[in-house]
Parts: sequence; structure tokens; C-alpha cells
Amino acid sequence: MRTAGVRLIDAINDTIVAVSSASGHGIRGIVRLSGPDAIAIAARLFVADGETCLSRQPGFRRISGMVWLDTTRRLPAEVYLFRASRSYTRQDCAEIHTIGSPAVLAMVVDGARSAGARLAQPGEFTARAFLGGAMDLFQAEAVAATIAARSDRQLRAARKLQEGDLSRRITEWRARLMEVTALIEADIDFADEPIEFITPGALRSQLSGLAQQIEALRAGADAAERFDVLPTALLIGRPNAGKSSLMNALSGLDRAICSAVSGTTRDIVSAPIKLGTTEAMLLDAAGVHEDADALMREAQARVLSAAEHVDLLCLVIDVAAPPDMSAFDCLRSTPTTPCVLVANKIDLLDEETRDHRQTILTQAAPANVMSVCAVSATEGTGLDHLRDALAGQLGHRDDLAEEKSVVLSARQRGCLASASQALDRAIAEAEQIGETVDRAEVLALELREALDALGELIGAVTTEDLLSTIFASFCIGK
Ligand SMILES: Nc1nc2c(ncn2[C@@H]2O[C@H](COP(=O)(O)OP(=O)(O)OP(=O)(O)O)[C@@H](O)[C@H]2O)c(=O)[nH]1
Ligand SMILES: [Mg+2]
Repeated sequence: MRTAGVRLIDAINDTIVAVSSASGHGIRGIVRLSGPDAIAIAARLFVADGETCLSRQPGFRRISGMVWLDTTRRLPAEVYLFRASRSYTRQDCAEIHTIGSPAVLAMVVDGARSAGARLAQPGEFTARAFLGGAMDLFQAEAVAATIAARSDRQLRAARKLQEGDLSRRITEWRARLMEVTALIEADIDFADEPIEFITPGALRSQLSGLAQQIEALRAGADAAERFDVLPTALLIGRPNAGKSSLMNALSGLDRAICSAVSGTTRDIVSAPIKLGTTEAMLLDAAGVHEDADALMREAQARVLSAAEHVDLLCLVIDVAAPPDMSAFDCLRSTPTTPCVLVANKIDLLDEETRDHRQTILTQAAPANVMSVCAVSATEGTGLDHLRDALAGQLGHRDDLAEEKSVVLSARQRGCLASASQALDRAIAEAEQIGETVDRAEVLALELREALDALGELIGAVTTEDLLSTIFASFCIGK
């Protein structure tokens, strides 16, 4: 929680302190100080080896010595000094590295507070880096995303933002938009003159180009939203085909009840599965067949509705039973969703019958069936081949999504949406006028709104409220 009354912008000249290493015990812990008195305060807590005087050291120095925990106890420590403006926060900074015990680090922080430092608020170091011009808001938010990343892919996405390409692109869009706005405003200023600074046609084409680029970025962010959630595959097929057995076998989790009673599964059950480097969410659901009671019909309606939203279908067929092509009926409402056909229970068949039935199924399969895998869910036969087939369908889609996508926060997507809507309104205006001057005021207003939204996106236009919201989501010490 943010300390009431302390505003990030106003409090920039306070010297702040916090533990910046991970919480809990570790070999090494770090207490970080930033602000005009950072080095003087570190010097009061720390005795350097030899005659070294901390305050007189230049930046980018590591100095060994002892840190005072209280008036009588000291521990070996090292201080890293960074001078303004070549530090993370662009202010004088000192990092005290010592033994990573929470109790020890708390004592060092207390010592720094007694010497005049204030406890940092969440994200306050990064807020200072932003305010000091070391990074834009995109990059600052990427720091939070890096810290919060729980998987490799989230980390890669955060790094992409931190590299700053996107900020440069948006800065360029703003510059183009500013030029157009200036021309429209010139039309307002010189309304009485017979000159037109920008024609409605030129305006439309400039704005449409920009709107398209913003839309492409938004589509990428939407794609990222989807890929952040694991790709999904749904097990579909007749009751008793072995869907739940397959779900447990592929996930290694005993999540779904399996039984010889037809219609065992009713609700949708999910479990994560690993397919080499690809991860996915596997869904198991009720079997689909014609003569069902009211409860079963409700369960089946849910299966078919889920089938419309998954990335891959896994049609499970019991090949121990005589071939019945109506098993494909459940794919009818999703003719374009890729499907892997699983011929299950091969342990119950001799090789010849198995191959024969697999051929019949392959020939009768609808176009969205991409591959056929023969398995035994209970014996584990053929599961590696099935995993490869699933990865082949889901992995590729995932890589593509990752390539095109950029992970944006809800705030960032909101800014893009506002910019895009303002541009659309301006384009609609421009389509209806004979001369720019006719609606120049309205156009300028819309474009200013788009400019503000893009400015807010990269932090060129900031308010204390905005900063508070963004940096409050950080942890203390970062
Ligand atoms: N021999 C053999 N039996 C299997 C295999 N897979 C599943 N079974 C059996 O088939 C029966 C049905 O399996 P489930 O996994 O419950 O089938 P389901 O498709 O989930 O069935 P519903 O939930 O009723 O739609 C159980 O008795 C399983 O032990 C297999 O590969 N070989
Ligand atoms: Mg089941």
C-alpha cells in the first residue's frame, strides 16, 4: 500500500531505503538506498577496510568493510556506489550487500532510517528511474512484468517491452500525429485566408495509416492475452471412449473419474499437460451421443459450446467397438478447428484389426482431422506419438502468437483503445467534409485526445494518480 500523503513526484528528493533482494533467507542480501543523502547515510552505517572514505569515492565502486547492525554488532559487507546520473534511479545510490538474513537486513534498514532515510514505497526506485529519464513508462512497467514473470514466455515478453522498440514506434506515431494536428490548427488560425493546410483527403489517408498501425498493435496485444493463457485442447467423443482415462494418462494427474459406466463425466474437467517445450490445457468433458436424458443433454451442450473456443479438438474413438462413422458427428459444428483423431483401446485388438480400423477411420475423417494416433490410454501405448501430434498442432500456433504478440497491461491497452477511438472519430469527420476548415475545431479536439492517449501510454503525459497506480503494483525495493 502506498503511504498516505507521499507523492512520488514531490518526494523525489527524499533519500529512500529498502531491502531489494528476494524475501526470505539467502546467501547474500541487498539493502538499497537512493537519493541525495544515499552515500552519506551508507557511510554512517559502514566502516570501509583501510582508510577508505565512502563519501569521497567515485561511482561504480565496490568497497569492502563492515556494516553496523546496532551500536555494538557489525557484519562483513560490501557497498556498491553509483553516482548520479549514471545509476538506475539517476540519483546517488548505494547498495549494501551483506548476509541474506531477513533479521540482519531489517536492522540495516532501521539503521538507514535512523540516519535519515525513508522506507521506499512499492516501485519507488523504478518510479525514480522513470522520472529521471532512464526509461519510459513502457520500460518501467516491463520491470514489473519481469519480476512477476512465472514462465519463460512471460519473461521473453517482458524483455521485448524493456528493449524499447515499442516506445520508439509510439513516439514516432505521436510525432506524425502532432504534425497533422499542427496543420489543422493552422487551418483554424488562418480560417479567413484562402489557403488549406491539409485537405480532408490527405487527412483521411494520414489518419487511416496511423489507425491501422495502432490496430495491428492492439491485435498483437489481444493475441498475447490469449497466448498468456495456455492453448487448449478438448477431448471429445462418445461416452466410454476413454476420454477421461486419456486425460489422466496425458497429464499424469488422477483428475477425472474413469469408469465402465457410460456417462461418467458430466462437468468439464481441466488439467495442464506438457508436450515437450509446449504447454497446454487439456479439457475432458461429457461424451456426446444422441439418446441422452435432460441432464446429459445439458452436459453435451456445454461440450459443444466449449468446442467452439478451443485451439484443438481431440476426437477419441473406441476402436475396440465396430467402426461407426457417426462418431464424427460431434465435429460438425466446428469444421475448421484442427482435430487430432485418437483411436483408443488398441490393446483390445490384434494388429491386423487395429490397422484395418485405423485405415477406415482415416478415410472417413473430415477435413479438419490433421492426424490419427492409435493409443491405449490404460496401457500407455502410443502416448508419445500422440503428444508429438498435439505439440505439432499447438506448438506452432503458440510460437506464431508469441512472435506477433506484445504483452500489454490493461492500462496500456486502454490507452491504445482511446487513441484508436479518437482517430476513428476524426476519420469519420474527415469523410464528411468538403474542406478541413469546416470541422477543424472538432478534428483538432479528437486528435489532441489521441495524442494524449498515446502520450499517457509511454508516459510523456503523466499524472501523480497514474504513477501511483502503476508503481503501487511493484514490490518494495524495486
Ligand atoms: N482396455 C482398455 N480400456 C480402456 C482404455 N481406455 C479407457 N478404457 C476403459 O473404458 C472405460 C471408460 O473409460 P473412461 O475414461 O471413463 O471413458 P470416458 O470417455 O471418459 O467416458 P464418459 O465420461 O462416460 O464419457 C473405463 O472402464 C476405462 O477403464 C484403453 O485404452 N484400453
Ligand atoms: Mg469421462
